[in-house]
Amino acid sequence: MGYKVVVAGATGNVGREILNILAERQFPADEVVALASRRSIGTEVSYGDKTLKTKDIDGFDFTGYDIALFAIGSDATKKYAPIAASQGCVVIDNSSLYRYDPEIPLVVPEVNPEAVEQYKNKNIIANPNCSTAQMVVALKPLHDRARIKRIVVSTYQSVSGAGKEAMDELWNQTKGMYVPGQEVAPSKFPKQIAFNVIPQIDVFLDGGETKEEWKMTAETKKILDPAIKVTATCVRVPVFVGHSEAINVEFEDFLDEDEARDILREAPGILVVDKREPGGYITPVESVGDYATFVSRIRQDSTIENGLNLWCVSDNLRKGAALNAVQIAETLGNRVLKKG
Ligand code: 11C
Repeated sequence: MGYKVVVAGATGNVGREILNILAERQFPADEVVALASRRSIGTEVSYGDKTLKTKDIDGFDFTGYDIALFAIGSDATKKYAPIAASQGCVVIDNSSLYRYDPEIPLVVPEVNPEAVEQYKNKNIIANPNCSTAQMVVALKPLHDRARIKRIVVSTYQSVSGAGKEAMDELWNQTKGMYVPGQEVAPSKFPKQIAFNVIPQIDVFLDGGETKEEWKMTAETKKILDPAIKVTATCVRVPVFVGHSEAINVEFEDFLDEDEARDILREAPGILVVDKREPGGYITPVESVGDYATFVSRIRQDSTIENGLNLWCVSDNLRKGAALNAVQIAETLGNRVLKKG
């Protein structure tokens, strides 16, 4: 007997990818139900070679369902996740609502799979922010070898992280640049995104960092190691899908760049693409549709005693969201629920 699965937010960027990935990875589901908000009820979404019609999340009875993958944003999650959890269904939530609750596990299966077992506290497991997920996958095997003291990261984040309307804004604004009278003013983004970069993702917090930057620090500490110091600058770039990160790491012990490359080649979820020649590295367009966290440009930082630089790229809708959520469901299944 397999699992009864709910996908909430099935018409969004991440919800659609969750359905694709459940089908691609042949998640052992006996039944998959697609839920959406009232205005999208009846919308057809693909699940492998099947088409599902979305049902109303409002009033849905989660009783008898094993796992609900939520991709509906924090406000709706606040309303519906406690209902699902109290009806005995384990919620795997993509929003940031529960990530920083000490009773709720925040899981990246390549890094802290054992944490899923804490799901019992509230019947909820949190999925991290996309920019954190790929970074901790890349850094976990290096931390195990040489203990990371400090991370300095600059991100180059695609517009799909901000949703479908943000993707439309980049598309329409780019086209509008060439057609007099059809210029598109910034709406989802605080400044022009076409042919530009914007050093702001999410709101500003006291102290000057943005919430996206704060999330990278708080989530890395919770998933990987609370002792690690993280400072981030998060930047939106005119790329549709695929987040990139330039990561500088300071370790307690010396780690040679060749050894780091060998360690990363063996690590789960990582593909190393690192030839020191033109094009011998990964770019975001090449990561689209892939499961991997790609690592390139691995090199010593000779300005500090034990430093490395690397370039990390991943499909933010997959490892950064939908894939990680499905991997959490698989981990929960294999370690705890044991159906299928
Ligand atoms: C972005 N990382 O690229 C954000 C989106 O906390 O799940 C993900 C927000 C989150 O805009």
